[in-house]
Amino acid sequence: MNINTVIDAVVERDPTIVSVVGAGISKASGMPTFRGEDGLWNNYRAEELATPSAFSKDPKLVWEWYRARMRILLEAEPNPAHYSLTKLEEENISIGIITQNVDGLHEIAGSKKIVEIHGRIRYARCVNCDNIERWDSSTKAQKDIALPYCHKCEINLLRPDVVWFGEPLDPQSWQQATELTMQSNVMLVIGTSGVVVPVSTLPIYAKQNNSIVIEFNIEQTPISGYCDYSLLGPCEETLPEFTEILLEKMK
Ligand code: BV8
Repeated sequence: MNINTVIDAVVERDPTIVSVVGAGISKASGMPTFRGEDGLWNNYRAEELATPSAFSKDPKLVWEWYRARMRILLEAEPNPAHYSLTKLEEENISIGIITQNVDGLHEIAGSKKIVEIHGRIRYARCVNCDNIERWDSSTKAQKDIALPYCHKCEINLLRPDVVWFGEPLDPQSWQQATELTMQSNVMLVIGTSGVVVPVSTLPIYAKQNNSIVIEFNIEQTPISGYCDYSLLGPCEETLPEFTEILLEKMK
């Protein structure tokens, strides 16, 4: 697909862009994806880790998996793909990022309008009281112990502040995500395998809303069929190129 053809169609729309983002955007930042060749899930099945039953059965194993991810994340920086979305927001073309990623790299890249639809790994919440606390390097003690306990009630375990399989999404976040989808006329689907619902249904809503849907991935996915265009290649290259040409043409 010729990127200029795609961009001409977008410019014609006087675009209001929303992005639906997955682990592929953070690959170039050193974060392994979930289902790729070096995916996080390869050594385990998702049910062994990112579910409430896994946590109640073996909280130490689940926390070890999150600590392993945090050790990588603390070395990670946003990459040009993250910064491209920040640029689109600064130019008032992007109205929001709906991210399945829990790594917090969009915020570090300077984006403000972010819906962390699957939660955030840098925070932990008490399994019982309403306490939510930072869990990453700023509270070193918590980050390095096998079973972190709530600093408030001091009785119960902390758990990662994320959405596990079988858990409902935060209703407010889901409402924000669907509203952004309806308010936009262009959706960028970036670095996601499109297998996790309900997020993977958003491009369908976008199509029903007559939006232009553009996929940025290194391969075809189950979502490709709903996309008007697929820009194949590493998004840390294709998204900055798309953004630069789009902004040039919209001057
Ligand atoms: C819910 C936790 C209802 C945080 C995650 C059977 C059939 C269908 C659905 C289900 C089913 N059984 C259960 C379900 C529902 C389930 C689901 O969808 N399961 C799937 C696996 C079948 N969904 C849920 O449970 C959701 N909740 O439905 O609740 C409910 C209602 C009321 C009451 C109770 C319940 C909750 C889903 C959230 C799960 N939590 N993570 C964490 O620890 O991270 S999901 C996990 O997968 C991550 O959040 C991740 O972001 C997400 C999606 O993965 P991707 O981001 O797409 O990553 P992936 O590795 O898969 O793909 C990477 C892509 O990047 C690839 O396409 C690759 O080609 C591409 N790529 C790689 N490099 C690059 C690149 N692209 C561009 N450039 C590159 N350089």
